[in-house]
Amino acid sequence: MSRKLLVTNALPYANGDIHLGHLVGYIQADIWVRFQRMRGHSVHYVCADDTHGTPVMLRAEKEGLTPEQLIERVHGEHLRDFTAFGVAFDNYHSTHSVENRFYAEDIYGKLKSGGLIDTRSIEQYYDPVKEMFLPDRFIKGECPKCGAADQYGDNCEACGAAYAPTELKNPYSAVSGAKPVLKTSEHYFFRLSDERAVAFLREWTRGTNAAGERRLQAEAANKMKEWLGEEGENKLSDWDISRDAPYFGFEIPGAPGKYFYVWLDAPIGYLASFRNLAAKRAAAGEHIAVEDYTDASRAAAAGTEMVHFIGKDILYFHALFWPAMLKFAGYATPSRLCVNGFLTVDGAKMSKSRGTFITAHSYIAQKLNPEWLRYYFAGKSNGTMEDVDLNLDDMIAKVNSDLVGKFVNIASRCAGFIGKRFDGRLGEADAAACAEFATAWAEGRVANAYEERDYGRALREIMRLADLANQYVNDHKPWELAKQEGQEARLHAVCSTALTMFRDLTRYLKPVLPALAAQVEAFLAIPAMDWQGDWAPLPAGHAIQAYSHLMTRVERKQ
Ligand code: B3M
Ligand code: ZN
Repeated sequence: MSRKLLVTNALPYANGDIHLGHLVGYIQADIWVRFQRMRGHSVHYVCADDTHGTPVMLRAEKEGLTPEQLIERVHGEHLRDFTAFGVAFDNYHSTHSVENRFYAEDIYGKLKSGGLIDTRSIEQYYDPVKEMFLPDRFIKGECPKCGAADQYGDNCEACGAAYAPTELKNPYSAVSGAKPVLKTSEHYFFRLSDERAVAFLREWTRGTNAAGERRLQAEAANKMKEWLGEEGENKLSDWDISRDAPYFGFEIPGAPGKYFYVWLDAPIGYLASFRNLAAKRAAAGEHIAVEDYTDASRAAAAGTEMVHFIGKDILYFHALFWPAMLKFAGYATPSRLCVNGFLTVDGAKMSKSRGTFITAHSYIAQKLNPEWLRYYFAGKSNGTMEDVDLNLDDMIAKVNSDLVGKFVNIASRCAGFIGKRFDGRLGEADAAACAEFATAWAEGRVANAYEERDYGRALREIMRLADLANQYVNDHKPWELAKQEGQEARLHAVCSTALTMFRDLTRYLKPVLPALAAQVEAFLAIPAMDWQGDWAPLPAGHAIQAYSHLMTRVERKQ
Protein backbone atom coordinates (compact mmCIF):
# COMPACT_ATOMS: atom_id res chain seq x y z
CA MET A 1 0.00 0.00 0.00
CA SER A 2 1.29 3.38 -0.93
CA ARG A 3 1.92 5.77 1.96
CA LYS A 4 0.90 9.42 1.93
CA LEU A 5 3.55 11.32 3.82
CA LEU A 6 4.00 14.93 4.81
CA VAL A 7 7.60 15.24 5.98
CA THR A 8 9.10 18.32 7.63
CA ASN A 9 12.41 19.53 8.99
CA ALA A 10 12.72 21.98 11.87
CA LEU A 11 12.48 25.57 10.68
CA PRO A 12 15.80 27.38 11.03
CA TYR A 13 15.77 30.80 12.66
CA ALA A 14 15.98 33.69 10.25
CA ASN A 15 18.74 35.34 12.27
CA GLY A 16 21.61 32.98 11.62
CA ASP A 17 23.51 30.98 9.03
CA ILE A 18 23.01 27.31 8.29
CA HIS A 19 25.99 25.40 9.70
CA LEU A 20 27.12 21.79 9.55
CA GLY A 21 25.31 21.10 12.84
CA HIS A 22 21.99 21.98 11.22
CA LEU A 23 22.77 19.79 8.24
CA VAL A 24 22.78 16.54 10.24
CA GLY A 25 19.00 16.60 10.63
CA TYR A 26 18.28 18.01 7.17
CA ILE A 27 20.40 15.39 5.45
CA GLN A 28 18.82 12.62 7.52
CA ALA A 29 15.34 13.75 6.52
CA ASP A 30 16.23 14.26 2.87
CA ILE A 31 17.65 10.71 2.67
CA TRP A 32 14.49 9.28 4.17
CA VAL A 33 12.31 11.27 1.78
CA ARG A 34 14.29 10.15 -1.27
CA PHE A 35 14.13 6.55 -0.06
CA GLN A 36 10.34 6.68 0.45
CA ARG A 37 9.87 8.10 -3.02
CA MET A 38 12.01 5.37 -4.56
CA ARG A 39 9.69 2.91 -2.81
CA GLY A 40 6.78 4.49 -4.69
CA HIS A 41 5.26 6.40 -1.76
CA SER A 42 3.87 9.90 -2.03
CA VAL A 43 5.88 12.44 -0.07
CA HIS A 44 5.42 16.16 0.39
CA TYR A 45 8.59 17.52 1.94
CA VAL A 46 8.36 21.04 3.31
CA CYS A 47 10.23 23.52 5.44
CA ALA A 48 10.35 27.28 6.03
CA ASP A 49 12.28 29.97 7.80
CA ASP A 50 11.29 30.66 11.41
CA THR A 51 11.10 34.42 11.21
CA HIS A 52 9.43 35.88 14.28
CA GLY A 53 10.67 37.01 17.67
CA THR A 54 12.87 39.52 19.42
CA PRO A 55 16.29 38.39 18.07
CA VAL A 56 15.17 38.88 14.46
CA MET A 57 13.65 42.25 15.31
CA LEU A 58 16.82 43.50 17.04
CA ARG A 59 19.18 42.10 14.43
CA ALA A 60 17.28 43.83 11.63
CA GLU A 61 17.45 47.07 13.56
CA LYS A 62 21.19 46.66 14.02
CA GLU A 63 21.68 46.10 10.30
CA GLY A 64 19.52 49.08 9.46
CA LEU A 65 16.90 46.90 7.83
CA THR A 66 13.23 46.23 8.41
CA PRO A 67 12.55 42.73 9.75
CA GLU A 68 10.88 41.96 6.42
CA GLN A 69 14.04 42.91 4.52
CA LEU A 70 16.23 40.84 6.80
CA ILE A 71 14.09 37.71 6.59
CA GLU A 72 13.86 37.97 2.84
CA ARG A 73 17.65 38.04 2.49
CA VAL A 74 18.16 35.19 4.95
CA HIS A 75 15.47 33.13 3.23
CA GLY A 76 17.51 33.30 0.05
CA GLU A 77 20.71 32.31 1.85
CA HIS A 78 19.12 29.38 3.65
CA LEU A 79 17.50 28.04 0.51
CA ARG A 80 20.80 28.40 -1.37
CA ASP A 81 22.60 26.35 1.28
CA PHE A 82 20.02 23.57 1.47
CA THR A 83 19.94 23.31 -2.30
CA ALA A 84 23.74 23.05 -2.45
CA PHE A 85 23.62 20.05 -0.11
CA GLY A 86 20.91 18.32 -2.11
CA VAL A 87 18.29 18.90 0.58
CA ALA A 88 15.40 19.17 -1.85
CA PHE A 89 12.30 20.55 -0.19
CA ASP A 90 9.18 20.72 -2.30
CA ASN A 91 8.59 24.08 -0.71
CA TYR A 92 10.66 26.42 1.42
CA HIS A 93 8.33 28.98 2.87
CA SER A 94 8.23 31.48 5.73
CA THR A 95 6.38 31.75 9.02
CA HIS A 96 5.81 35.41 8.14
CA SER A 97 3.16 34.49 5.59
CA VAL A 98 -0.56 34.73 5.04
CA GLU A 99 -0.92 30.96 5.35
CA ASN A 100 0.80 30.98 8.71
CA ARG A 101 -1.32 33.80 10.04
CA PHE A 102 -4.41 31.92 8.89
CA TYR A 103 -3.48 28.71 10.71
CA ALA A 104 -2.18 30.49 13.81
CA GLU A 105 -5.42 32.42 14.19
CA ASP A 106 -7.53 29.37 13.44
CA ILE A 107 -5.74 27.14 15.94
CA TYR A 108 -5.71 29.84 18.60
CA GLY A 109 -9.42 30.55 18.05
CA LYS A 110 -10.30 26.89 18.44
CA LEU A 111 -8.21 26.49 21.58
CA LYS A 112 -9.89 29.56 22.99
CA SER A 113 -13.39 28.30 22.34
CA GLY A 114 -12.33 24.97 23.81
CA GLY A 115 -11.57 26.75 27.09
CA LEU A 116 -7.84 26.16 26.80
CA ILE A 117 -6.64 29.78 26.75
CA ASP A 118 -6.24 31.75 29.96
CA THR A 119 -4.90 35.18 30.76
CA ARG A 120 -2.99 36.23 33.82
CA SER A 121 -0.64 38.97 34.91
CA ILE A 122 3.04 38.30 35.12
CA GLU A 123 5.95 40.38 36.26
CA GLN A 124 8.98 40.58 34.01
CA TYR A 125 12.10 42.62 33.42
CA TYR A 126 11.53 45.65 31.25
CA ASP A 127 14.11 47.88 29.58
CA PRO A 128 13.01 51.44 30.44
CA VAL A 129 15.29 52.99 27.79
CA LYS A 130 14.40 50.71 24.90
CA GLU A 131 10.81 50.48 26.22
CA MET A 132 10.45 46.78 25.77
CA PHE A 133 10.17 43.61 27.82
CA LEU A 134 13.39 41.63 27.76
CA PRO A 135 13.61 37.95 26.89
CA ASP A 136 15.95 36.03 29.24
CA ARG A 137 18.73 35.99 26.68
CA PHE A 138 18.76 39.79 26.55
CA ILE A 139 19.33 40.27 30.25
CA LYS A 140 22.83 39.91 31.61
CA GLY A 141 24.39 40.13 35.01
CA GLU A 142 26.42 38.27 37.61
CA CYS A 143 25.64 34.61 38.22
CA PRO A 144 23.74 34.22 41.52
CA LYS A 145 25.66 31.01 42.25
CA CYS A 146 29.29 31.63 41.28
CA GLY A 147 29.35 35.37 40.68
CA ALA A 148 30.76 35.14 37.14
CA ALA A 149 30.18 38.42 35.27
CA ASP A 150 28.21 38.91 32.04
CA GLN A 151 26.04 35.83 32.29
CA TYR A 152 22.70 35.43 30.52
CA GLY A 153 19.37 35.66 32.30
CA ASP A 154 18.61 31.94 32.14
CA ASN A 155 21.83 30.11 32.90
CA CYS A 156 25.49 30.56 33.68
CA GLU A 157 28.10 29.50 31.15
CA ALA A 158 30.79 29.44 33.83
CA CYS A 159 29.19 27.12 36.40
CA GLY A 160 26.18 25.74 34.51
CA ALA A 161 23.60 26.94 37.04
CA ALA A 162 20.05 27.58 35.80
CA TYR A 163 18.02 30.38 37.38
CA ALA A 164 15.37 33.04 36.78
CA PRO A 165 16.55 36.41 35.40
CA THR A 166 15.33 38.08 38.59
CA GLU A 167 18.01 36.16 40.51
CA LEU A 168 20.89 37.76 38.56
CA LYS A 169 23.02 40.24 40.50
CA ASN A 170 23.44 43.71 39.01
CA PRO A 171 21.30 42.91 35.96
CA TYR A 172 21.54 45.05 32.84
CA SER A 173 19.81 45.05 29.49
CA ALA A 174 21.96 43.59 26.71
CA VAL A 175 20.04 45.84 24.31
CA SER A 176 20.59 49.29 25.86
CA GLY A 177 22.77 48.61 28.90
CA ALA A 178 20.07 50.08 31.13
CA LYS A 179 19.16 48.59 34.47
CA PRO A 180 15.94 46.65 33.90
CA VAL A 181 12.88 47.28 36.04
CA LEU A 182 10.13 44.83 36.96
CA LYS A 183 6.88 45.53 35.20
CA THR A 184 3.56 43.72 35.11
CA SER A 185 1.59 42.86 32.02
CA GLU A 186 -1.18 40.51 31.00
CA HIS A 187 -0.11 37.36 29.20
CA TYR A 188 -2.02 34.64 27.36
CA PHE A 189 -1.50 31.02 28.29
CA PHE A 190 -2.25 27.72 26.65
CA ARG A 191 -3.60 25.52 29.43
CA LEU A 192 -1.34 22.53 29.02
CA SER A 193 -2.02 21.57 32.63
CA ASP A 194 -5.68 20.90 31.73
CA GLU A 195 -6.36 17.26 32.48
CA ARG A 196 -7.63 16.69 28.93
CA ALA A 197 -4.22 17.73 27.59
CA VAL A 198 -2.33 15.56 30.04
CA ALA A 199 -4.51 12.51 29.29
CA PHE A 200 -4.14 13.05 25.57
CA LEU A 201 -0.34 13.38 25.75
CA ARG A 202 -0.01 10.19 27.75
CA GLU A 203 -2.05 8.35 25.16
CA TRP A 204 -0.20 9.96 22.23
CA THR A 205 3.21 9.04 23.68
CA ARG A 206 2.30 5.41 24.22
CA GLY A 207 0.37 4.81 21.04
CA THR A 208 1.34 3.87 17.52
CA ASN A 209 0.65 5.73 14.29
CA ALA A 210 -1.27 4.78 11.14
CA ALA A 211 1.75 2.81 9.89
CA GLY A 212 1.75 0.81 13.14
CA GLU A 213 5.03 2.39 14.28
CA ARG A 214 5.84 4.04 17.56
CA ARG A 215 5.55 7.80 17.40
CA LEU A 216 8.70 8.37 19.41
CA GLN A 217 12.13 6.80 19.64
CA ALA A 218 12.80 5.01 22.93
CA GLU A 219 14.87 7.87 24.34
CA ALA A 220 12.23 10.44 23.41
CA ALA A 221 9.47 8.33 24.96
CA ASN A 222 11.50 8.16 28.17
CA LYS A 223 11.87 11.93 28.21
CA MET A 224 8.12 12.24 27.80
CA LYS A 225 7.51 9.94 30.76
CA GLU A 226 9.80 12.14 32.81
CA TRP A 227 7.96 15.30 31.75
CA LEU A 228 4.49 13.83 32.20
CA GLY A 229 5.26 12.09 35.49
CA GLU A 230 3.48 9.08 36.93
CA GLU A 231 -0.10 8.16 36.14
CA GLY A 232 -2.38 10.44 38.15
CA GLU A 233 0.35 13.04 38.52
CA ASN A 234 0.21 16.35 36.65
CA LYS A 235 3.59 17.95 36.17
CA LEU A 236 2.78 20.16 33.20
CA SER A 237 2.53 23.91 33.51
CA ASP A 238 0.58 26.25 31.32
CA TRP A 239 2.48 27.73 28.43
CA ASP A 240 2.94 31.47 27.98
CA ILE A 241 2.06 32.10 24.32
CA SER A 242 2.00 35.90 24.20
CA ARG A 243 4.58 38.66 24.05
CA ASP A 244 4.09 42.39 24.36
CA ALA A 245 4.78 44.98 21.68
CA PRO A 246 7.28 45.82 20.28
CA TYR A 247 7.53 42.33 18.82
CA PHE A 248 8.00 41.01 15.30
CA GLY A 249 5.19 38.52 14.84
CA PHE A 250 1.42 38.19 14.52
CA GLU A 251 -0.82 40.26 16.71
CA ILE A 252 -3.25 38.10 18.68
CA PRO A 253 -6.84 38.60 17.47
CA GLY A 254 -8.83 40.59 19.99
CA ALA A 255 -5.72 41.45 22.00
CA PRO A 256 -4.19 44.72 20.77
CA GLY A 257 -0.49 45.06 21.54
CA LYS A 258 -0.14 41.33 22.28
CA TYR A 259 1.67 39.04 19.85
CA PHE A 260 1.91 35.30 19.46
CA TYR A 261 5.19 34.08 20.94
CA VAL A 262 7.48 32.87 18.14
CA TRP A 263 7.24 29.26 19.31
CA LEU A 264 3.47 29.29 18.92
CA ASP A 265 3.53 29.98 15.20
CA ALA A 266 6.84 28.26 14.38
CA PRO A 267 5.57 24.65 14.09
CA ILE A 268 2.39 25.97 12.51
CA GLY A 269 4.80 26.99 9.75
CA TYR A 270 4.91 23.33 8.68
CA LEU A 271 1.25 23.52 7.78
CA ALA A 272 1.64 26.96 6.23
CA SER A 273 4.43 25.78 3.96
CA PHE A 274 2.35 22.79 2.95
CA ARG A 275 -0.68 24.94 2.18
CA ASN A 276 1.50 27.29 0.16
CA LEU A 277 2.87 24.30 -1.75
CA ALA A 278 -0.68 23.19 -2.54
CA ALA A 279 -1.47 26.65 -3.88
CA LYS A 280 1.60 26.58 -6.12
CA ARG A 281 0.74 23.10 -7.38
CA ALA A 282 -2.89 24.09 -7.97
CA ALA A 283 -1.65 26.88 -10.22
CA ALA A 284 0.15 24.17 -12.19
CA GLY A 285 -3.01 22.06 -12.37
CA GLU A 286 -2.15 19.54 -9.66
CA HIS A 287 -4.41 18.96 -6.67
CA ILE A 288 -3.09 18.31 -3.18
CA ALA A 289 -5.86 17.55 -0.66
CA VAL A 290 -4.39 19.61 2.19
CA GLU A 291 -7.15 18.76 4.67
CA ASP A 292 -6.40 15.06 4.22
CA TYR A 293 -3.22 15.84 6.15
CA THR A 294 -4.33 18.62 8.47
CA ASP A 295 -7.87 17.71 9.54
CA ALA A 296 -7.98 15.05 12.26
CA SER A 297 -10.88 12.99 10.96
CA ARG A 298 -9.97 13.30 7.30
CA ALA A 299 -6.38 12.34 8.00
CA ALA A 300 -7.53 9.25 9.89
CA ALA A 301 -9.77 8.25 6.98
CA ALA A 302 -7.15 8.97 4.32
CA GLY A 303 -4.35 7.28 6.28
CA THR A 304 -1.97 10.20 5.78
CA GLU A 305 1.09 10.60 7.99
CA MET A 306 2.85 13.72 9.24
CA VAL A 307 6.50 13.08 10.15
CA HIS A 308 8.68 15.72 11.80
CA PHE A 309 12.47 15.58 11.78
CA ILE A 310 13.84 17.70 14.64
CA GLY A 311 16.91 18.15 16.82
CA LYS A 312 16.82 16.88 20.40
CA ASP A 313 16.93 20.41 21.84
CA ILE A 314 13.41 21.12 20.57
CA LEU A 315 11.76 17.86 21.56
CA TYR A 316 9.88 19.57 24.38
CA PHE A 317 8.07 21.88 21.95
CA HIS A 318 7.27 19.13 19.47
CA ALA A 319 6.24 16.43 21.90
CA LEU A 320 4.16 18.49 24.33
CA PHE A 321 2.87 21.84 23.07
CA TRP A 322 2.57 20.99 19.40
CA PRO A 323 0.53 17.77 19.53
CA ALA A 324 -1.71 19.26 22.22
CA MET A 325 -2.34 22.44 20.23
CA LEU A 326 -3.24 20.41 17.16
CA LYS A 327 -5.39 17.92 19.02
CA PHE A 328 -7.59 20.47 20.76
CA ALA A 329 -7.99 22.51 17.60
CA GLY A 330 -9.28 19.47 15.70
CA TYR A 331 -6.13 19.12 13.61
CA ALA A 332 -4.28 15.91 12.79
CA THR A 333 -1.50 15.22 15.29
CA PRO A 334 2.06 14.18 14.32
CA SER A 335 2.46 10.55 13.30
CA ARG A 336 6.05 10.50 14.24
CA LEU A 337 8.97 12.52 15.57
CA CYS A 338 12.42 11.61 14.26
CA VAL A 339 14.82 13.21 16.68
CA ASN A 340 18.53 13.61 15.96
CA GLY A 341 21.41 14.43 18.27
CA PHE A 342 23.85 17.31 18.05
CA LEU A 343 26.94 17.52 15.91
CA THR A 344 30.25 17.49 17.70
CA VAL A 345 33.58 18.11 16.00
CA ASP A 346 36.40 15.90 17.25
CA GLY A 347 34.21 15.01 20.20
CA ALA A 348 33.61 18.60 21.33
CA LYS A 349 30.85 21.13 20.80
CA MET A 350 31.30 23.18 17.61
CA SER A 351 33.10 26.34 18.54
CA LYS A 352 33.93 29.57 16.78
CA SER A 353 37.14 30.03 18.74
CA ARG A 354 38.42 26.54 17.93
CA GLY A 355 37.55 27.09 14.29
CA THR A 356 35.17 24.14 14.28
CA PHE A 357 32.08 26.21 13.66
CA ILE A 358 31.71 25.54 9.94
CA THR A 359 28.90 27.11 7.97
CA ALA A 360 27.27 25.33 5.05
CA HIS A 361 28.31 28.19 2.82
CA SER A 362 31.97 28.07 3.76
CA TYR A 363 32.05 24.32 3.02
CA ILE A 364 30.65 24.97 -0.45
CA ALA A 365 32.89 28.00 -1.02
CA GLN A 366 35.86 25.72 -0.28
CA LYS A 367 34.71 23.64 -3.30
CA LEU A 368 34.21 20.56 -1.15
CA ASN A 369 31.79 18.03 -2.59
CA PRO A 370 28.52 18.18 -0.60
CA GLU A 371 27.96 14.46 -1.18
CA TRP A 372 31.09 13.68 0.81
CA LEU A 373 29.38 15.17 3.83
CA ARG A 374 26.06 13.47 3.06
CA TYR A 375 27.87 10.15 2.91
CA TYR A 376 29.78 10.77 6.10
CA PHE A 377 26.74 11.92 8.08
CA ALA A 378 24.69 9.00 6.76
CA GLY A 379 27.33 6.56 7.97
CA LYS A 380 27.13 8.10 11.43
CA SER A 381 23.33 8.05 11.66
CA ASN A 382 21.62 5.16 13.40
CA GLY A 383 18.10 6.44 13.98
CA THR A 384 18.68 7.35 17.63
CA MET A 385 19.15 10.65 19.43
CA GLU A 386 22.88 10.08 19.89
CA ASP A 387 25.24 12.88 18.92
CA VAL A 388 27.08 12.64 15.61
CA ASP A 389 30.79 13.34 15.63
CA LEU A 390 32.64 14.91 12.73
CA ASN A 391 36.28 14.01 12.53
CA LEU A 392 37.99 15.26 9.39
CA ASP A 393 40.58 12.50 9.13
CA ASP A 394 37.88 9.92 9.55
CA MET A 395 35.74 11.63 6.93
CA ILE A 396 38.62 11.74 4.43
CA ALA A 397 39.36 8.08 5.04
CA LYS A 398 35.71 7.03 4.63
CA VAL A 399 35.16 8.95 1.43
CA ASN A 400 38.42 7.86 -0.14
CA SER A 401 38.24 4.22 0.83
CA ASP A 402 34.50 3.57 0.46
CA LEU A 403 33.32 5.83 -2.30
CA VAL A 404 36.41 6.23 -4.43
CA GLY A 405 38.35 3.09 -3.54
CA LYS A 406 35.53 0.59 -3.43
CA PHE A 407 32.54 1.97 -5.26
CA VAL A 408 33.69 4.14 -8.18
CA ASN A 409 36.60 1.81 -8.76
CA ILE A 410 34.31 -1.02 -9.92
CA ALA A 411 33.01 1.02 -12.84
CA SER A 412 36.32 2.60 -13.70
CA ARG A 413 37.96 -0.83 -14.05
CA CYS A 414 35.27 -2.35 -16.29
CA ALA A 415 33.53 0.34 -18.29
CA GLY A 416 36.35 1.08 -20.71
CA PHE A 417 36.38 -2.44 -22.13
CA ILE A 418 32.67 -2.29 -22.91
CA GLY A 419 33.26 0.90 -24.85
CA LYS A 420 36.43 -0.10 -26.68
CA ARG A 421 35.82 -3.77 -27.34
CA PHE A 422 32.07 -4.20 -27.52
CA ASP A 423 30.84 -1.02 -29.13
CA GLY A 424 29.38 0.15 -25.81
CA ARG A 425 26.99 -2.80 -25.57
CA LEU A 426 26.65 -5.06 -22.57
CA GLY A 427 26.82 -8.83 -22.75
CA GLU A 428 25.02 -11.43 -20.69
CA ALA A 429 25.70 -10.94 -16.95
CA ASP A 430 26.59 -13.98 -14.86
CA ALA A 431 23.49 -14.37 -12.67
CA ALA A 432 25.15 -16.95 -10.42
CA ALA A 433 27.94 -14.52 -9.57
CA CYS A 434 25.27 -11.98 -8.59
CA ALA A 435 23.42 -14.37 -6.27
CA GLU A 436 24.25 -12.44 -3.10
CA PHE A 437 23.07 -9.24 -4.75
CA ALA A 438 19.77 -10.80 -5.77
CA THR A 439 19.24 -12.17 -2.27
CA ALA A 440 20.07 -8.88 -0.57
CA TRP A 441 17.50 -7.19 -2.81
CA ALA A 442 14.80 -9.81 -2.25
CA GLU A 443 15.28 -9.69 1.51
CA GLY A 444 15.21 -5.90 1.55
CA ARG A 445 18.25 -5.72 3.82
CA VAL A 446 19.25 -2.22 2.81
CA ALA A 447 15.65 -1.06 2.52
CA ASN A 448 14.85 -2.08 6.09
CA ALA A 449 17.81 -0.15 7.39
CA TYR A 450 16.77 3.00 5.49
CA GLU A 451 13.21 2.62 6.68
CA GLU A 452 14.43 2.56 10.28
CA ARG A 453 16.75 5.50 9.57
CA ASP A 454 19.68 3.33 10.52
CA TYR A 455 21.70 4.63 7.59
CA GLY A 456 24.95 3.45 9.14
CA ARG A 457 23.67 -0.13 8.90
CA ALA A 458 22.50 0.47 5.33
CA LEU A 459 25.95 1.70 4.31
CA ARG A 460 27.69 -1.19 6.02
CA GLU A 461 25.58 -3.65 4.05
CA ILE A 462 26.22 -1.70 0.83
CA MET A 463 29.97 -1.72 1.45
CA ARG A 464 29.86 -5.45 2.20
CA LEU A 465 28.32 -5.91 -1.25
CA ALA A 466 30.90 -3.54 -2.74
CA ASP A 467 33.62 -5.76 -1.28
CA LEU A 468 32.03 -8.76 -3.00
CA ALA A 469 31.93 -6.86 -6.30
CA ASN A 470 35.59 -5.91 -5.99
CA GLN A 471 36.45 -9.48 -5.10
CA TYR A 472 34.67 -10.59 -8.26
CA VAL A 473 36.63 -8.14 -10.40
CA ASN A 474 39.92 -9.10 -8.72
CA ASP A 475 39.21 -12.78 -9.23
CA HIS A 476 38.43 -12.41 -12.93
CA LYS A 477 40.92 -9.66 -13.82
CA PRO A 478 39.31 -8.15 -16.91
CA TRP A 479 42.58 -6.30 -17.67
CA GLU A 480 44.27 -9.70 -18.14
CA LEU A 481 41.39 -11.26 -20.04
CA ALA A 482 41.65 -8.30 -22.39
CA LYS A 483 45.21 -9.29 -23.30
CA GLN A 484 44.46 -12.96 -23.82
CA GLU A 485 43.43 -14.52 -27.08
CA GLY A 486 39.96 -16.08 -27.28
CA GLN A 487 38.72 -14.54 -24.01
CA GLU A 488 36.39 -12.00 -25.63
CA ALA A 489 33.16 -13.61 -24.42
CA ARG A 490 34.54 -14.03 -20.92
CA LEU A 491 35.73 -10.42 -20.81
CA HIS A 492 32.32 -9.26 -22.01
CA ALA A 493 30.50 -11.28 -19.34
CA VAL A 494 32.81 -10.24 -16.50
CA CYS A 495 32.51 -6.52 -17.27
CA SER A 496 28.75 -6.76 -17.72
CA THR A 497 28.39 -8.63 -14.43
CA ALA A 498 30.51 -6.11 -12.57
CA LEU A 499 28.48 -3.25 -14.02
CA THR A 500 25.27 -4.92 -12.88
CA MET A 501 26.73 -5.08 -9.38
CA PHE A 502 27.74 -1.45 -9.73
CA ARG A 503 24.18 -0.58 -10.76
CA ASP A 504 22.90 -2.28 -7.61
CA LEU A 505 25.30 -0.40 -5.38
CA THR A 506 24.35 2.90 -6.99
CA ARG A 507 20.67 2.19 -6.52
CA TYR A 508 21.30 1.55 -2.84
CA LEU A 509 23.36 4.70 -2.46
CA LYS A 510 20.95 6.90 -4.37
CA PRO A 511 19.06 8.32 -1.35
CA VAL A 512 22.40 9.44 0.10
CA LEU A 513 24.20 10.44 -3.11
CA PRO A 514 21.54 11.67 -5.51
CA ALA A 515 23.89 13.66 -7.75
CA LEU A 516 26.34 10.80 -8.12
CA ALA A 517 23.46 8.40 -8.81
CA ALA A 518 22.19 10.70 -11.56
CA GLN A 519 25.64 10.65 -13.19
CA VAL A 520 25.63 6.86 -13.06
CA GLU A 521 22.15 6.69 -14.56
CA ALA A 522 23.40 8.81 -17.45
CA PHE A 523 26.53 6.68 -17.83
CA LEU A 524 24.55 3.41 -17.76
CA ALA A 525 21.85 4.99 -19.96
CA ILE A 526 19.08 3.73 -17.71
CA PRO A 527 15.92 5.44 -16.45
CA ALA A 528 15.91 6.94 -12.96
CA MET A 529 16.30 4.00 -10.59
CA ASP A 530 13.61 3.20 -8.08
CA TRP A 531 13.18 0.58 -5.37
CA GLN A 532 10.49 -1.58 -6.90
CA GLY A 533 10.14 -4.88 -8.72
CA ASP A 534 12.26 -8.01 -8.71
CA TRP A 535 15.98 -8.09 -9.05
CA ALA A 536 17.27 -8.40 -12.62
CA PRO A 537 20.70 -7.86 -14.19
CA LEU A 538 21.32 -5.17 -16.77
CA PRO A 539 20.09 -6.73 -20.02
CA ALA A 540 22.43 -8.08 -22.70
CA GLY A 541 22.61 -5.83 -25.75
CA HIS A 542 21.95 -2.67 -23.70
CA ALA A 543 24.12 0.23 -24.86
CA ILE A 544 25.85 2.34 -22.23
CA GLN A 545 27.61 5.71 -22.52
CA ALA A 546 31.33 6.33 -22.34
CA TYR A 547 32.60 6.34 -18.76
CA SER A 548 33.77 9.62 -17.34
CA HIS A 549 35.23 9.99 -13.90
CA LEU A 550 32.56 9.99 -11.17
CA MET A 551 34.20 11.22 -7.98
CA THR A 552 37.60 12.49 -6.92
CA ARG A 553 39.48 11.73 -3.73
CA VAL A 554 39.42 14.22 -0.88
CA GLU A 555 42.82 15.74 -0.24
CA ARG A 556 43.60 16.73 3.30
CA LYS A 557 44.65 20.26 2.38
CA GLN A 558 41.15 20.89 1.05
N1 B3M B 1 13.72 27.74 14.93
C1 B3M B 1 14.80 26.38 16.70
C2 B3M B 1 15.86 25.66 15.97
O1 B3M B 1 16.17 26.01 14.83
C3 B3M B 1 13.55 26.70 15.94
C4 B3M B 1 12.92 25.48 15.36
C5 B3M B 1 11.51 25.69 15.01
S1 B3M B 1 10.79 24.23 14.44
C6 B3M B 1 9.15 24.55 14.36
O2 B3M B 1 16.39 24.73 16.54
ZN1 ZN C 1 27.80 30.67 37.62
